[in-house]
Amino acid sequence: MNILLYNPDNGVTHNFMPHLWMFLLQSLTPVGHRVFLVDGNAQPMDEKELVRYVQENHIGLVGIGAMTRMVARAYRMADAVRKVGVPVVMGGPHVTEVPDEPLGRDGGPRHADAIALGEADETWPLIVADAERGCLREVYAPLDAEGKERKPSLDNYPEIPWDRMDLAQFNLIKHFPKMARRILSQVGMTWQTFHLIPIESGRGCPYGCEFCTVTGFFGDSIRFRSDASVVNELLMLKSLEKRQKGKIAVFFIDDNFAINPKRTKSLLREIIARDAQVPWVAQISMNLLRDEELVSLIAQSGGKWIFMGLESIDSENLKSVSKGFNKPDEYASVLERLARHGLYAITSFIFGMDGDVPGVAQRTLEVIRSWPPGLPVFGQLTPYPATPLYDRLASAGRLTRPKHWLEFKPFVMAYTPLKLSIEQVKSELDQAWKSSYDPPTTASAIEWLEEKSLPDRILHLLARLAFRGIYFPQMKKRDWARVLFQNRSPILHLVIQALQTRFASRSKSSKNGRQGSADPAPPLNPTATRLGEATPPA
Ligand code: B12
Ligand code: SF4
Repeated sequence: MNILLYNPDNGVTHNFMPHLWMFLLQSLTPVGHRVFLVDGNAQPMDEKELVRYVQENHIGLVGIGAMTRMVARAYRMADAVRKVGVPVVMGGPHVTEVPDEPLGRDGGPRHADAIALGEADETWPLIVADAERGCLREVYAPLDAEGKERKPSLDNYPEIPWDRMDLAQFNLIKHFPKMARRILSQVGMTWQTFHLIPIESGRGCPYGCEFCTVTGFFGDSIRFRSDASVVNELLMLKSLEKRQKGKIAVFFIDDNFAINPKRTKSLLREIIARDAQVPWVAQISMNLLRDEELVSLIAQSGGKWIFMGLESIDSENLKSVSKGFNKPDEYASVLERLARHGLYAITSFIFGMDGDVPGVAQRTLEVIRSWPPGLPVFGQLTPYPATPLYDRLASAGRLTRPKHWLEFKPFVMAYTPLKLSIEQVKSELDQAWKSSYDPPTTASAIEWLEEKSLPDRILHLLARLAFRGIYFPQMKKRDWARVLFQNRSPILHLVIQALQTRFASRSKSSKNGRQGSADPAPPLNPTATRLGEATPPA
């Protein structure tokens, strides 16, 4: 049977990383079936195009996965596919949280023939077998012999054959502006490809923050893959990188990569011992980063960026969402520790908590400015279904849009916080994003990093320019051209330094080759390129 796994596009960014669930289910598909993958962020399709794809490839089963945010789009695509008689199975966090919705048991329309609840590692082969026999059940749940929910062990986690998969659609170099590619090649980063690959080393987080679906979904039973299997995957990626003459970075998508510090250290030591370092990013809660040894191992094993859910600079706010283990007084010291080891932070903040008052953006920005430069991201507190937050707000009658996902509006709250209006939260978010990614802030971040290596600074600049795209529409070439123009000051600064490096290394090699024949090119003065501040955004 031909099977299509489809992930709808998020409408915000291009593909920056493959969705792991598709590749994992593909690896877990019993032999004898052909699996097609379509990620809407890489291959945008409307309903008609998807249906045409399904028909042309004689697809017998379509599997759709989606987060809450994209589920309305996922339903529209599922409806179109079912209309032409091809069965649809849906899975992932959202349908697990509101199973009646996709099955039309809540009074709304039906969108799926079957749903897979929770982790589908063990149920997927059954679904495929039933679909082939034409007898799909409505609900597949991972249950043990006594009918209790069973969390799959990760002992036999499959090897995902990244080296045999077609990753062309996830090549990020394609999206780099030409100028960025030229600068990168000037400093020896002559990559043909650049991929960010998701790796899962473990599942589960027991912390139970009120707004988070993870503790409910993966359970508080934490499970890990063996160190050896993770390291083998890294080594496979390293050899793929060599073959492609490209660069691969890894996103450890575990919810809390250091949830068991002893195990994390053991994995990091194994990475170092087997020379399996690739640049990596991971999510780690700030309370676990007080550990100097852990941070040092992170740096030695290739760690570059750490995503931290700091959420708020106000302890009372944090307590109100069961995240009191975050200590705002310690944020600065944790971030400075990371910076000392050459690590940078993606710091995530949530506005609209009940303790927030007007001016929350300004206060948060002032604190952020006192830290080493990082990539702050801002969002509103969102009640995802089946979270304790959703239940608390629903029972207090505070949800203004109880099914906010069916009428998705970016950066708009689904309930009214106690001390701010919904519009005020939106304008606080607007201020935070504008101020964090305006050209002078970007220029001063690059200046702060003057002591770091040129490739590090170039990547930091590219990351900043890309991250602003989470808030500011930046999908078109025209948008990018404007951003590059606005940020021309740090860009030119880095270009000149890259040229200097190139001239210096060329003249060194020509001196070595033809003793004393050529004078080195006169050094360019990088400060001479500071052509005044960039103009404010148009
Ligand atoms: C990686 C990740 C991202 C990436 C996504 C890009 C990418 N290419 O992966 C990034 C960093 C961009 C991201 C962003 C966001 N994310 Co996110 N993210 C994750 C994370 C950490 C890992 C996802 C993953 O790969 N898991 C491993 C795979 C194997 O698990 P899985 O996807 O759940 O799949 C299993 C099952 O669900 C099931 N399954 C899944 N799909 C399907 C489909 C079929 C047909 C079947 C049969 C089974 C099935 O089978 C799989 C194997 O068991 C999860 C948390 C987590 N641990 O899952 C949060 C998570 C998915 N994210 C979440 C959220 C809220 C967001 C944001 C909205 C946050 C924000 N405020 O901005 C944004 C949305 C961005 C956007 N515009 O799309 C929530 C989603 C909650 C929900 N109900 O939707 C999660 C669960 C985390 C949380 N804190 O609650 N995220
Ligand atoms: S620490 Fe992170 S993953 Fe764990 S429950 Fe809290 S928000 Fe979710």
